[in-house]
Amino acid sequence: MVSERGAYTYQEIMSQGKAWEQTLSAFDQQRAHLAELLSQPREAVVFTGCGSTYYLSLAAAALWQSLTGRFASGVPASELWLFPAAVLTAKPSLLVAVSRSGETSETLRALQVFRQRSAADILGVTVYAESQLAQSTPHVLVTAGAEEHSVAQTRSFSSMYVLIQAMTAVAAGNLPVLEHLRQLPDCFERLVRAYAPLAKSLADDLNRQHFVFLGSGAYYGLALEAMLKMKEMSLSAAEAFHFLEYRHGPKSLVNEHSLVVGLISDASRLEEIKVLREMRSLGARVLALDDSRQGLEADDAVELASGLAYLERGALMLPVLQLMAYYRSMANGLNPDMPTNLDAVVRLNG
Ligand code: F1P
Repeated sequence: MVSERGAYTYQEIMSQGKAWEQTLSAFDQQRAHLAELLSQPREAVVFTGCGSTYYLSLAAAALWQSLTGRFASGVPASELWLFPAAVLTAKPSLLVAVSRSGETSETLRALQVFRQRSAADILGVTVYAESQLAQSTPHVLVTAGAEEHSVAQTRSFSSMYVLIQAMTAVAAGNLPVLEHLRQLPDCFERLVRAYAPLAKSLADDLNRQHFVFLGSGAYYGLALEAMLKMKEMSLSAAEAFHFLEYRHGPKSLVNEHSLVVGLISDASRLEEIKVLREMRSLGARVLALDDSRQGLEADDAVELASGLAYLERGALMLPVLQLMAYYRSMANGLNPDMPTNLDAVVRLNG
């Protein structure tokens, strides 16, 4: 059956709340098998993936280190495969391999290299329980309701992120965080109802052709993912940086064709608002996403209104930005279900 242009992507974006709810229920079922794995203190945890799931690994490492107080890093699977000495500490204590498909060659090869160098535990995080990743790792966490037809990850990414948030809360012994995550599905429904029109109006403003996504701490990986959606779906010029890093050169590209999107955190909110103020003075249109619009200086604001903490509400940063990428793709006459040059899974020969 040939679907209408963009139909899969739209349905996958708009069903994220349901996928998060199903994933958190699935986590409750899977948690018992991981109790022993997650209860051990870990000195150095490595998260790895490719493309979207590398960006997810960056977000996951910042989350893990912030909640557990122990070192964590996020690395591209290709770097772990080809430059293990550069990315693995002497004694890694856990490798978390993240892959929607569970079939990406670089991720599977990174696992092989890791096994050759360390006897440490390995945990797979994936959407597909029958995948090579799921079948080859001793421990695995699988999302529910996050399967996708589209190439660009949307509900799969955010569901794996919520799953890792839940796992990290348990590893940190912080069960209130796990309970707070159960509010995310309702927050999602309210958010897309309120802000889908804004996402479309920003996408339809074809005067804006240069997209910049800024995020710091646990939101940097999410800013990279938002950038990749805009690039994959709409073939637009899109960049992502740590918030204050943007001043150190890359801002030279800002002009009246720029849309700068700020994923505002709690700790550095005032400094982040100053960056957005400066970008507006350079001609950019500014969109800010935060739990409260209070004090924001932006042309447009997305108020998450979750009441959740910075480390709990990260998934809510994505849906409006995914919709903006979808609507820009449609405005460009493209099919977001089938991004140019891309395959859903990168399989290497030889
Ligand atoms: C990783 C990935 C995606 C990208 C594209 C190609 O896939 O690079 O991040 O968007 O779909 O594959 P996976 O290992 O997460 O399945």
